[in-house]
Amino acid sequence: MSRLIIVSNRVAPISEGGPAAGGLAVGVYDALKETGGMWFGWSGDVLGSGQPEIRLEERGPVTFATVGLVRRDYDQYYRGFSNATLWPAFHYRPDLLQFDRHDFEGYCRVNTWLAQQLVPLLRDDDVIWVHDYHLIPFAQALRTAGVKNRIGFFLHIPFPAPQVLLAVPPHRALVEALCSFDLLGFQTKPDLRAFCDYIVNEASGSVDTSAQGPSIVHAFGRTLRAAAYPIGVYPDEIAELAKAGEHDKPVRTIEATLHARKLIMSVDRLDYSKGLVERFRAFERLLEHAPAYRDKVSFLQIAPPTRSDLHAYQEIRLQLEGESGRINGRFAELDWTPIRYIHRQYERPVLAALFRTAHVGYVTPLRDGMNLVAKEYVSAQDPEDPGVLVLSRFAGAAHELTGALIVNPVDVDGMADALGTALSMPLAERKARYEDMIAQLRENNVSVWRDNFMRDLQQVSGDEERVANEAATG
Ligand code: ADQ
Repeated sequence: MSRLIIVSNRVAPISEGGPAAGGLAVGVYDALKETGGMWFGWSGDVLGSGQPEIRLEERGPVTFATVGLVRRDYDQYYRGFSNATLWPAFHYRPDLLQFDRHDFEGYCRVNTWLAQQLVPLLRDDDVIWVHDYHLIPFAQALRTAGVKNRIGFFLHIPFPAPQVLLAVPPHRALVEALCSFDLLGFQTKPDLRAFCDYIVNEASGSVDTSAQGPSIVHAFGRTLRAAAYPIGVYPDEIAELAKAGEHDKPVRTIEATLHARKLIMSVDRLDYSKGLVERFRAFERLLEHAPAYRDKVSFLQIAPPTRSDLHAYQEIRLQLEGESGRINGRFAELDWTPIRYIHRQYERPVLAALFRTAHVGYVTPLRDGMNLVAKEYVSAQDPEDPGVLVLSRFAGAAHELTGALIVNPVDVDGMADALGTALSMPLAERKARYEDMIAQLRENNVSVWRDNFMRDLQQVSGDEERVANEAATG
């Protein structure tokens, strides 16, 4: 079996069975342990001076290979082009997009440099799987360095419609770079369609969807495959964690302070793509229009700040602090705080147990590649008394979790109505919706996601087109 090489911007800090590891990290790590291999990427360190050196750490059959970044590279590659240009554009926020040509040069330079660090560690039959928007030019850089291995790419965030992507000045260079991979994976079919739309209408390429399996894309003198692989979770493990934590302190604390009130719960990274302001206002609208819920329900929002060195993230933080203060000021009583807004990170078992306590999972991003929180919330429910998921139609998860109450995340009144429906839903309907969703989560768990992608990437090997591609790239 070929060795697997995972490349991602950050290498997940895995401690076996550890509480901090998310579904993705665990799912990918399982594959690495099976085939043996390496996880390569940025260590998270930013160096003030000196030349970063690669650090190798063996854990059983898996090698972790990490490198630091110098300050200028961090600013241009990570903070600049990845998070101030690509992130907003790919989340349909061209109004927040900042573009600096030097940042794009830095982004390409760091991709080339990272690829050069990896090349000496590669063997001929390694299969390489690259993750996410930070590393779009990575295969192109490897090809330039003479690497002929199979290379796949999975995009964790949405792929925008061409009219939005065109707002990113080097859009063509980015799509051309994507075509250096052998297999492209997207979260949903609409993401795949947006990519194919660009290929056909902006890059004079073609897409063949006639065969079973991935679409065949011809563009920029190359042939590659592309398909949707919705990422999953391990629902049964989450359910076990949730059940095990049912009587632990965090759950007892929240239950004691709720005094039998119902709980609406959200967990997100603090990001403008998550629709937090509209979500707060919809909760306010519920209290305004349905006074019977006042003092009968609390909303817990857990949102640890991320990317705090970017202006747009400082803005959203300030705005939310203002909104939660205003809404609490308007409705709070001596013994009831309507919104509990918490900035800290929690361990996975604690989150799972809290999800199980919550009557409503309130997940309303403006755009989201998938949104694992929606899947984790459903997984954590008690099958005999499940809560209700209120879910944005613009989360990738909405394509699978059709048993949720699907909402438009800018429609404050519509979301307030959905919260009311969720809070008063009879047990039989809650159970039917839960059973529909948990069956889907079991059928497409994170192993299935990974195995489907790996199967299609392995199959690329014998293709005639691939041989032609190699000849074309010399
Ligand atoms: P994210 O934007 O980070 O991921 P999401 O899918 O919700 O969004 O994953 C967040 C993960 O972090 C979840 O596992 C969640 O439990 C955990 N988490 C969030 N807040 C936490 C807290 N306070 N404490 C502890 N854990 C917390 C990107 C894309 C998504 C896509 C994923 C995976 O933006 O659309 O679903 O990758 O592909």
